[in-house]
Amino acid sequence: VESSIPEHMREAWKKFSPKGFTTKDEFESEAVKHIETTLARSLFNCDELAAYSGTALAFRDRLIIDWNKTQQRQSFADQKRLYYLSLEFLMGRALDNAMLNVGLKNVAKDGLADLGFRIEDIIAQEHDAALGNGGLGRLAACFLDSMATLNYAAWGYGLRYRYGIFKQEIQDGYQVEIPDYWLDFNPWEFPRHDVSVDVQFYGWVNKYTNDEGKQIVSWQDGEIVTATAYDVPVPGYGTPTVNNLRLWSSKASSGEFDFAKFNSGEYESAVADEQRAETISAVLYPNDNLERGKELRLKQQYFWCAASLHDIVRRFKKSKRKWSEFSDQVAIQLNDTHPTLAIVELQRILVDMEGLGWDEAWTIVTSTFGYTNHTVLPEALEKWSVPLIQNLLPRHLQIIYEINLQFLQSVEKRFPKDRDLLGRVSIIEESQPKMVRMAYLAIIGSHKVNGVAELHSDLIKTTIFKDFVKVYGPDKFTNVTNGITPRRWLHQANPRLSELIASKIGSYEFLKDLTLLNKLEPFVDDKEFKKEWAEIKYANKVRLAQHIQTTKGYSVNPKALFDIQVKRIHEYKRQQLNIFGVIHRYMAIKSMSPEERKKLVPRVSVFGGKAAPGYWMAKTIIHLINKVGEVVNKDPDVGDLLKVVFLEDYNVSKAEIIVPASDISEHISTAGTEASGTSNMKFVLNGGMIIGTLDGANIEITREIGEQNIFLFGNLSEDVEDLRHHHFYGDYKVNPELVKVFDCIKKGTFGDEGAFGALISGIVEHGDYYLVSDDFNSYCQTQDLIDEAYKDQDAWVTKSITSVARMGFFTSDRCINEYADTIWNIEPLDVAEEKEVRART
Ligand code: HBZ
Repeated sequence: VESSIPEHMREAWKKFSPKGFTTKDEFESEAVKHIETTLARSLFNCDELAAYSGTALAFRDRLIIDWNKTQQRQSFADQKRLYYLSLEFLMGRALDNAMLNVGLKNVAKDGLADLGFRIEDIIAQEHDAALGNGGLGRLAACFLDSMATLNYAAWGYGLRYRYGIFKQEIQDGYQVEIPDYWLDFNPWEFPRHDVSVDVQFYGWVNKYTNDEGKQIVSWQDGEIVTATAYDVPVPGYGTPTVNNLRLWSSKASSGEFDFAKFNSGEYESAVADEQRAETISAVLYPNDNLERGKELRLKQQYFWCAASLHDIVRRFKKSKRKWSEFSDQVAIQLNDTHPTLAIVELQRILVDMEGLGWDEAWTIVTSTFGYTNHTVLPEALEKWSVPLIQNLLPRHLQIIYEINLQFLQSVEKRFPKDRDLLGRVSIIEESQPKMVRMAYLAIIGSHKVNGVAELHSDLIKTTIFKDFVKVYGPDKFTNVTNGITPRRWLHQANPRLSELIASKIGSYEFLKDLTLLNKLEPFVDDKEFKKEWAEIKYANKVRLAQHIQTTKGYSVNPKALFDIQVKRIHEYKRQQLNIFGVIHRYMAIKSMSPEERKKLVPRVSVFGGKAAPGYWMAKTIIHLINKVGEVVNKDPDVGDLLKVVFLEDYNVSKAEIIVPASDISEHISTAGTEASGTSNMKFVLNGGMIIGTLDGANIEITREIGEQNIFLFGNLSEDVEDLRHHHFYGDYKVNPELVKVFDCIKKGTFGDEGAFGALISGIVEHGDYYLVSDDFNSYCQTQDLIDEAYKDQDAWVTKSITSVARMGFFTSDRCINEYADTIWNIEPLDVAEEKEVRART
């Protein structure tokens, strides 16, 4: 490459290239240098935010040295790379994670103490990187951590939203959304103004035959928006690998056309163009499991897919290989259907720009992509209207039609008598207007399709994608059960537990091989160990109680049973079932004598989670939870026996405080609706029990930890359809205990009874789609069992330890290795040599 330093001058370069700090003094020197020079502050003017900034910049320097080396190593090795395309990366905070991953947290702790700061206060200064909604976005972040830790050459590609998921406030019991502007100071990104891609929108398609008689297709005019790369280093744990997350930011193109506009006096309209361009990457859509077909969302999707694909192709072309080798060098994973246009874009690049034949190109495309489905909910399956795509991406629509035509012809050949089948599997839905079914396009354009837990992967094969199993056979569809990174969700969030585990099994190796946790089982009867285990849980509950005290202004008793449900608010996740159960409990307490009350197990019911701003029913559920809290928490009959807490603005950094503090957490979706769930894994890994339905990964968690260690209830997925049918056509009656709860609400016990009318009538009059009434008895009975079980603390701790010991399967490392072996066909890079060099210096 012509930009590299000539061989004979490299000595000087090597002599001065930075090595990165390793000692406390070196850390302090780096941090102070950054505070005084980069930030222009002094020791008379250094608050916690400045100390955070200096510390973050010092660690950033360290990461980027390893980042550079990793990228060189990976280019040199010239192996196949994986690209993970996700519209969401819910990264949370970076500093604590970086310190732990490079193994220098203690160095920083001592250094910061020297400089007059407590490390926890410094870590807490950081704004979460909240570029995601929930499970899907956090999964992408856990995957990046695992891919780096396992030394895979893997990049993430996403959008650099100016506004992440909104901040949630509760005012008068209602959710209020505040914009999350997070980029004021972000030391974790490197703008790459030299890495940009021009992305085209609108315009028209010109087809003609050139002088040599070749068909030429060109997409002309329209508008150009420039994508600029921002790179975020992703450090692996205990390894020199630092991978890259590349986020694209949109800017008006600086092409001649636009300069002309500025110069010719159209200043205002040129500025307006510029703002319109910047709007593309301005804001994360705050819906989870809902698609609303907005044009700006489609623009985001194409902008990001096009920029990423051109970047990937550019890198491939540098290798001077033949196109037929593309999928030996490149694997691309689609995180849900959001990046499906990448399939169409690669076909367009190969056919229109590189001149390959259609079939040759299509073979390359389909052997490159894999598609992960995250939901069976019909309202979440993406469809885009044909007229919308026609206008925004005219050439892509033609390609989609051509893909569909070829696919349908092949289906017709194999199933000549099945005309209905053609309509059912067509990418185009024959509605008014016609719609493009993105999941079908993703299936047809990929070589593998996977669900995210066993039940879910079975369900997609037997329901929404049934016809594609018929067409392709079952082998195209597979399961990769989700996982979580134990680095963030155990070591970082629960350092004391991590340390205790390490002391028992002899090292921190379990953080890299989570199956080693099984070495804990022999200690389940070790009295001293159990005591420490219980003390750590208690300390974590005290920490959460302090958080509740400072944020909500009231105290909860850390000796009470902490019952926690934190996740996005959604009817299918059934926070309403939980709060109805709480009301049921409240009514029971009210009707008891003081003696009876003495026998009860005190409970703190904690809720947290955001509702999509336009999801009115979810907002009503939040409102009810808050109103119940207002009444219950100040009722003198109740006292410590029941407290109801709604924690505002649930996010990754709050999860790190909440997850280690549960006795019980709730994963109670209607069976068959939650694809996997991942917080269920986090809670169990931190020694909490769970109450759950036979849904998503709860089923596999049960298989691993044992039925005696989980509280299961409710109807099975296979019975849900019949029950729903029965609600409409049978003699459907609402559960009488639930009716009493509704009467209590309707009496105005929790204020304005009208406010909750729709929540109740959805169940009583409109068919109870999520089976709240059907599962209510079983839910309440199981909660009673939990109270009983909690009274025997010794047995409880045994369950807790046993469960943790059996959670090895749920690491995202296992999950990434499965993707690598069965879908991506990639191998980790050997970093032994690098590790050795480092150990010597
Ligand atoms: O993906 C979640 C599933 O609900 C959960 O069961 C699973 O564990 C997790 C990881 O596989 N899905 C989401 O979080 N989905 C979204 O957040 C979403 C966001 C934007 C959309 C659609 C879905 O347009």
